Amino acid sequence: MKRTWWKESVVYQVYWRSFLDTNGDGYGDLQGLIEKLDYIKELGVDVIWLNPAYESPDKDNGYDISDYNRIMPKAGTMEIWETLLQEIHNRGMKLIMDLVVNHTSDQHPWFVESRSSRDHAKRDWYIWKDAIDGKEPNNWRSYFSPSTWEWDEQTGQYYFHSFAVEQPDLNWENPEVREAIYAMMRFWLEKGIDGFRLDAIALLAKPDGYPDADNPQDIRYLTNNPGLHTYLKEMNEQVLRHFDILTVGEAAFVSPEEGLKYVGEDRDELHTLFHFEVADEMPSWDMLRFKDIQTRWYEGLKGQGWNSQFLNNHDHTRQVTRYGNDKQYRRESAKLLATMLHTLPGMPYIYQGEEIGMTGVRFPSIEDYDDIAMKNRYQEEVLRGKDPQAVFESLKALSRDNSRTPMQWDDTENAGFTSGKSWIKLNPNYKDINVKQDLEHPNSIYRYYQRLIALRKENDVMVYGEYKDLSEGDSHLYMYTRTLEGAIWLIILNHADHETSFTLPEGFNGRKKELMLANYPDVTREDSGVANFKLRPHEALIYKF
Ligand code: TEU
Ligand code: CA
Repeated sequence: MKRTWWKESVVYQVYWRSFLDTNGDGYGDLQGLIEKLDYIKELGVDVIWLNPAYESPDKDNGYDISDYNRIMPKAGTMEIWETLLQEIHNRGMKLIMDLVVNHTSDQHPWFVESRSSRDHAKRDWYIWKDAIDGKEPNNWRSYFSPSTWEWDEQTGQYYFHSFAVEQPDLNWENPEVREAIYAMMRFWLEKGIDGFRLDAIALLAKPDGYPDADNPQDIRYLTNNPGLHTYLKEMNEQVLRHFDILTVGEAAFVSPEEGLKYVGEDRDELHTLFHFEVADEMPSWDMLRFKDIQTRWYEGLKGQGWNSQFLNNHDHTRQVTRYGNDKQYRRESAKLLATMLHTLPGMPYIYQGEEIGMTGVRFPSIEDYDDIAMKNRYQEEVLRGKDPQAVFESLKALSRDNSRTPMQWDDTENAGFTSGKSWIKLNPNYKDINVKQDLEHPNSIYRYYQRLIALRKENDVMVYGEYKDLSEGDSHLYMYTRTLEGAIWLIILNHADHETSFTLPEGFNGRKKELMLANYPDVTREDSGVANFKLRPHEALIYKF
């Protein structure tokens, strides 16, 4: 496939409000990110993905934008943002901005005008419908509340929202809306940014005729509707193709066949996407399922489109907690997951704190949580008569706040994140898990990420190599090759709390091999010609043949 800078990139996601607070108000800020750019650069990162920092009432932590052209005061000012971009570029890195175009805040002037009267010129910028028999227009459920419809007393109609009540969906059928969005996108691109992470992009087109769903709880019906790709093609033509950028679409509930429509190189829509067959749909580690997902996506996009690899982000609990073992084998497990993500086909993403093996949290009270998805669900279940404590317990493990606790920089108060009162509690384990400690130890998780990323920079096979799973059917061992122009790499992972023995695959026996990376520091296995190995718990090895 054609080589491009973005295919070769490693992306680091910054959830700025939890990164570093420089003015003591308890929120991380853009100045804090500026101060830590060297830290990110030293990891070997190429691209920074910045979570939304636009003006917002912050009901959904910036995903409810009330002014696309301004920076939210908590984050900083446009001037600081300009400095941030400059400083990122000075270090040879790039910046992609998280952008929400499916919906706005209900405080956005567009919506304030739209809801002001039925015949306002902007009425049709959002989706308004009459009640049917005095009730909602249909039975759809939204991501964050029991219905996608909210009654507006003043004008006597319902408006549509895929997420929270405070996040009304824009009406993409209206060309004026699309024009306004494209103009706003150009505003940022002309400032020199290097691309977008497009939030909830699979939701732009709504189902024709808004029919009742057979099973309203399964909200897949909100995604991948006809017309979506016409919008993406237009967005590409009007805006994206005129800039040398990276675009990654957030697309829940897509199969590889559908995914290819977003990222197919001959289709001129987006470059790559996040599918959620793992993060949304695989609750805990399931090796057989994971291998199947990898193979299907590899085959589905092969030679035609580019994938993205991640196991966590600001919406999903920490990968070492959810998909690894954050207790007995935290270091080994964090390194194994990293080895896997960085050697599978597609661009790897690192979510802040992952590089030191940060873990999920279990706070004692619902009051300790902030996540609107979790809090709305809690309220809904409790109102329905369920036992509050039981509901709370059931929501903890997957709360989005698991990954939103502040970065753990050191073992001083508040982990060096803030001198004030943090907007969300810290994970109490910061005395044991923090950046300072990882920087001091040659075998830390951070140092391992550095080596892994450096390896990628020196070896195209990690980026462009063909993928083949040689361990189909094995529920602990994952062994696959990446092959490019005569270079053969064999990746061997024991995703288990116990030892596993394995045999080198047919044809690899007795051949000269070189160890490229191992997550147990004592490994020095040179070519011994032996076909049988024992792998320790969560052991990861990369060999070159
Ligand atoms: O998430 C959209 C999304 O599709 C969710 O299903 C996500 O997978 C889910 O929250 C997991 O629990 C995006 C943002 O990433 C999220 O932070 C926002 O709240 C949401 O859009 C609305 O803008
Ligand atoms: Ca601050």
